[in-house]
Amino acid sequence: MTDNLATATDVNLAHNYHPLPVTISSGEGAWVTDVEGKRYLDLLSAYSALNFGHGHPEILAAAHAQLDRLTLTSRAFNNDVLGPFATALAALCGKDMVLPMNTGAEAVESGIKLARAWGYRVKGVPADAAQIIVANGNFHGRTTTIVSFSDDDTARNGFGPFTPGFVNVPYGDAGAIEAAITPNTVAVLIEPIQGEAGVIIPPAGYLTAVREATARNNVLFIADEIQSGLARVGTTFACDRENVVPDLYLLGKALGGGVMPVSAVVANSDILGVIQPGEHGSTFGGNPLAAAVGHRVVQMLATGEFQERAAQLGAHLEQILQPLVGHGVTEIRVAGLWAGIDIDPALGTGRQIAEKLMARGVLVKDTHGQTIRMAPPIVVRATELDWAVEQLRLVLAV
Ligand code: IF1
Repeated sequence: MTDNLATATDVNLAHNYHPLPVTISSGEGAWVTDVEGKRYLDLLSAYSALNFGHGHPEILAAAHAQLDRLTLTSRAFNNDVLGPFATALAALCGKDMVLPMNTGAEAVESGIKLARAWGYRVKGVPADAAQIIVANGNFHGRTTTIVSFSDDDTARNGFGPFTPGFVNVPYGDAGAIEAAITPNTVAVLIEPIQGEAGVIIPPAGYLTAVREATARNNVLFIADEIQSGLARVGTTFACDRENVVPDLYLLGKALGGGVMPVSAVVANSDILGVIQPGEHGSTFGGNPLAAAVGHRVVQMLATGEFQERAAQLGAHLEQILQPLVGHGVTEIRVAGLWAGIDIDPALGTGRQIAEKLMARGVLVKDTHGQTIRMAPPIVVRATELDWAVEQLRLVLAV
């Protein structure tokens, strides 16, 4: 019987993670089961890729049906599921064009290439002079271009030389963005709420101010909604919290229903139409299986039920977390069903608390030392959140 530490099969795995000592073998809804049959409430949801929970029947049904029909054609040929997926996703976003990719980082890289191409071909920025404004504390993925504009040494150090053309400004300060805009600025790329940084919610009005500043200066507003989007924060997109519509949505994670990587850049054709045949693509981007799964996800989001559920459960989560502030927790930040919880250093690190919660059957992820994040599948029950927060209270009380 394999144990919960690194299993015998892990000896050939690169050490690019430091996972909790648990080996999961199955999952259903908000719960997973390890190789010893112990159950855990999953409060990470694979960083919001499992918004609909493990094994959602509608998503599995769509995947199974497509698996038995057609899984991959490449984009050298058309397939009969990509078009309907693109139409549905564009409608969900209120846009008219979709560029399908696979991982979130690919969507971010595609957004960067698109903004640059738009800058040169539409805005008239001189060749190779495009600038993109990004925020301190950002996390947009792990490719060399993306880590080029990271201010997290762990993500960046040792991977140079770096891609030029990015300007970092403080997060949450729209004035800093406007001050950084030059005639060569083609885009502002931000997370509407910063995930890896610890669920950092910007001041009210920030997104509106960014939208106004970018519109005023003929600069594209690119919203990375890969983690914050698709019902996580109680709305379809985090930008909806301020009724702000970016020029580009970058989507991923939950778009794949927790089944497979599905990502996309969604924008209007006056922007996305800049890309010509042969200029960008991917072997698996827009594959039939991904399109079938993504289409079902979009249909599930179109009803608004998951957004409403996340909003209601999130309000409950905030209400039951609040009493912990001052009792082992120094601060909480909650947006929809997404919480950043800062642990009092006197009681331990985020990792140490995560390990103690794991022993009590609750899985969370620590980030940046003192913070733990809670992002339950939206199918979680309020009573399960009560139980999980009680486990945290007990861990902090000892
Ligand atoms: C890991 C972090 C979260 C993202 C945003 C793009 C991407 C991500 C806002 C890239 C991915 C993942 C990466 C994953 C852990 C997780 C993560 F801790 F790394 F930073 F969520 F906060 N934009 N985030 O959050 O998407 O290429 O991964 O599909 O690297 O361990 P991806």
